[in-house]
Amino acid sequence: DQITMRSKFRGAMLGSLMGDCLGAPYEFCDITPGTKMQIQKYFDDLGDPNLKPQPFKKYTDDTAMLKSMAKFLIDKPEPDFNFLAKLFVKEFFSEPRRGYGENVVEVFCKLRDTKCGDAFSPAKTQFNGQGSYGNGGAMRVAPVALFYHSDYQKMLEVAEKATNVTHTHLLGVNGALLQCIAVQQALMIDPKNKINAKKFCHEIFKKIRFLETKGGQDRHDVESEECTYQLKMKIVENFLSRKFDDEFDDEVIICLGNGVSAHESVATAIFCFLKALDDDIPYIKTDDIYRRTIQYAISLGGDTDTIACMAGAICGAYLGEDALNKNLMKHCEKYKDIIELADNLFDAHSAPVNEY
Ligand code: F2R
Ligand code: MG
Ligand code: MG
Ligand code: MG
Repeated sequence: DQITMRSKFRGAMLGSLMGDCLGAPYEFCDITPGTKMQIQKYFDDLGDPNLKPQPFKKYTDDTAMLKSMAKFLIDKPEPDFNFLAKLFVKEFFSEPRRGYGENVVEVFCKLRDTKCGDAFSPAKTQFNGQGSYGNGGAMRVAPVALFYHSDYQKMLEVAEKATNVTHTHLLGVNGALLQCIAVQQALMIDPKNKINAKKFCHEIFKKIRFLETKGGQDRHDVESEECTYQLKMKIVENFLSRKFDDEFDDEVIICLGNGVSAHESVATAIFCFLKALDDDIPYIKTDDIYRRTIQYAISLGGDTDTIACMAGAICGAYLGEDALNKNLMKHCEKYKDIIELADNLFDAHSAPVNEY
């Protein structure tokens, strides 16, 4: 259904923006039980229809790069990664103070100095040739999941290469693929149907295991980086069958993480979405599934803008635009531009290319 899909594109893009904007004020703040109550009040206050959206909650690097990802897909019929590199560079040098990762800036400088002639070279030299495993690939990948949702292999191929412009470490790349898979899977579910969280989680587990083992047999060296995300998804599944108690959040943070590394944040974002489908987080009081998702992500602390952005993209892709709270939305910088971008992405994806 065309209308539903258009709404889901908007939902994923806005869901991502709102997680970023609303999560940014709490990035790496100390979180105590008191802070969790403050965050509840922060959302209650922002949800008041009479509160003027001044000043806006500003978006950060997460959304700046997401915008470039969408333009990259919209403007050319086939992916052109040098063009993507140019968009990143242009965006970064026009607004460098958006809270970018500490090391990714080196990539932008090298890309600019080489006029983006080889999109893939600068990133390979990061961290003495290891490449970055920051969550910067994952935080911006949602447009790829939307655009290629009906061509799974192409989606993975484009997601990997688009990540490689800044991130080449296996964990950075597989983290972006994990997020991409989660968004695509959420997009394909009718929001009228309630999600079976464990089943959803297990589907992702099977897909990421297939990628990590390159379609081969189960590996036994499960400690290796090549098995990181299948292990994380098993942990997510286990947490989903536990009741919430006083230790719950601390254990989630220890086992799944809340950091700037992809392996300490992407599975956490997926977990936030799935956990928030049920209303059993005692300090979160709202009937709104989307709000519950990002409020929970923010309440876990650490890299709040990015984890809320990723969880928000997944949740928005599932629920669509209409389920997102308009009062919260209007506080987010440039939300109208994001709606337009989502529509352009939708129109470009459904435009008949090379059909005749
Ligand atoms: N940068 C921020 N927020 C400020 C960070 C706060 C600070 N850490 C604190 O504790 O207060 N937010 C934005 O950055 C994240 C996305 O980063 P991205 O794009 O992946 O950048 P980068 O620089 O490539 O990686 C980020 C950090 O990850 C660590 N790292 C990555 N690869 C590594 C490797 N191979 N070896 C060692 N460390 C590695 C480094 O610390 C990088 O600086 C998002 O949160 C976004 O919102
Ligand atoms: Mg950010
Ligand atoms: Mg509750
Ligand atoms: Mg962040």
